[in-house]
Amino acid sequence: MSEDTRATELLKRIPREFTLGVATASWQIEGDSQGRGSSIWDDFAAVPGNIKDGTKADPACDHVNRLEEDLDILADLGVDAYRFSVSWPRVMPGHQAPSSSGIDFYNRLIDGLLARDIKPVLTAYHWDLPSELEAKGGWLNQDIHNYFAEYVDLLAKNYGDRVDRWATFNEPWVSAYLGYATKMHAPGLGVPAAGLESAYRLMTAHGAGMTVLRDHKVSSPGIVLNLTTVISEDQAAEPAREHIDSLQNKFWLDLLAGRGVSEALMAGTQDITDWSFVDQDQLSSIAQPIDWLGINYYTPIRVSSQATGQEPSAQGQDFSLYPGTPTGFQMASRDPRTEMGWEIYAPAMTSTLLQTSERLPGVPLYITENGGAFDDQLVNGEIHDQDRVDYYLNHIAAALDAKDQGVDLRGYFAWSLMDNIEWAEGLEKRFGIYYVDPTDQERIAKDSAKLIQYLAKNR
Ligand code: PNW
Repeated sequence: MSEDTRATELLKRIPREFTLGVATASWQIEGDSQGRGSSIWDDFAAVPGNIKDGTKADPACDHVNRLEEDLDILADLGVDAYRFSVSWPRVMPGHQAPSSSGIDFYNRLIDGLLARDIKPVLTAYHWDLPSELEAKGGWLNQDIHNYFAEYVDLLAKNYGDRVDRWATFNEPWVSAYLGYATKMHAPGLGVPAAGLESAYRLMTAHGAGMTVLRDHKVSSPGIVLNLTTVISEDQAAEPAREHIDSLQNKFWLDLLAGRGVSEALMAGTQDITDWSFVDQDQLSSIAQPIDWLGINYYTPIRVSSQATGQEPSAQGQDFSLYPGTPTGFQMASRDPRTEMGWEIYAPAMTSTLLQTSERLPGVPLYITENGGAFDDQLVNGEIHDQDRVDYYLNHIAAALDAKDQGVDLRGYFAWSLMDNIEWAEGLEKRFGIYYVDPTDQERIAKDSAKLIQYLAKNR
C-alpha cells in the first residue's frame, strides 16, 4: 500500500471528536535562560559530560523569542490542541516572588493558541525544578508537595480560566529513576533508595496539586505517566518482568486507584527501603479522582533469562533504573530501532492502552507523547523522514486498535512539534515533525509534519 493510501485509510478511522495534537516541554524548546531563574537542568548541563554534545539551555529553539512564528506553525498544522509545559523558574524564579514577565509569556502563549482555535494543554512540571528547591533536597524534601502546591496555585490563578486540560506532572518515573536513583538526568543523585522515595514524594505533590486545581475549579486536571508493556522473552524471566512492571507501571496506577504500595513491590525492594515515609493521609490525597490520564508511549521493554544476541543500547533500558530487580536477567529489546535504540513495536502501544484501562478503570485516556528520533537528512531544503512517517502511521493505527477494543481513548499527541534538546542526548537526537536549523533557527516541515497536517485538517 502506498503511503498516501495508508494515510487515507487511517484518516477514515479517526473520529471527528478525537483530539489530535503535538507536544513540547519548556526546557527543551524555550531558550532565554536569562529571562528566568535557574533550574536543575541548567545546573546539570553545566557539568561537562552530563549532556553528550555539551548543549546548554540557550538557545534551544529560541521559542520565547519566536512565539508568534511557532503559534502560526501550530495553526498551519491544523491541530486541535497543543501540549506545553510551564517553566517553574520562569514564573517563580528561585521559588520566590512571581515574575510578571514570566507569567506574561504563558499568557501570550495561551491567548495566541485560543485566538487560533487551538486548545491549550498545560503540564505544570516537566522536569525543570528551581535550583533553590533542589538545594533543599528537591523531590526528597518531605515538604516538597507544599512548594509544588504554591506553584500550581499561581498557575491556576493566572491561567485557570483559559487552559483546556491540566497535567500536574510529566513522567514522574523519569524524574525519580533517571534523576535520583541513577545519574542519567538532573539532578544526577545516583542513590537507588532515593529513586523509590522521590517516586512517592512526586505523587504526594501530584495529590497536593490536584487539590489546588480542584479548589480553583479548573477544566480537566490529570497527570501524564510513561507507561509501557513489559514482555518476558521466556518463562524464567517472569520474576524480572513482574518487578519492572511494578516500578514502571503498577506503582503509579496503584497509587492513583487507591490501592497503595503493593505487598509485592515492598517485598521486592525490602533490601533498599522500608517505605516508612508512606503516610495514609497522603495516600488518600494521591488517590483523589483525576479527569484524565495521559500516557507517553515509545517502546516496549523486553527481558530475558538468556543473552539474546541483540543486546541493546536502548536509552533508559538498564536494570539500575529498576532497583531491586532480581539478578541474572538481560534487557532484550529487538530491531528495528530508532536512533534512541528504542525498539519500534506498535502492538505494545495497543496492549499498554488495554492494560492501563484495566488497571485504572473509568478514566479517559490520551496518548500525550509518541514519536521517534531518526537520522534525518536535509536535502535541498527538504526532509523526507519516511521512517518517522511510518512510525506515526503504525502507532496512530495501534492506538485506534485499542479504542476499537473498548479503551476510552480520547486523543493522540505527537512528540514533538520540533527538534529540540533531547535532555542528556542534547541536540543530536531529533524527534521533531519540524526540523530546526541549529544555525539560524529556521523551521522546516518534514514529511511527518505534512502527515499530521493531513490527518488534522481532513477529518
Ligand atoms: C520523554 N528513558 O522522555 C519526555 O517526556 C520528553 O521530554 C522526551 O523528549 C521524550 O520522552 C523522548 O525521549 C523520556 O530513558 C526520556 O527511559 C528518557 C526515557 C523515557 C522518557
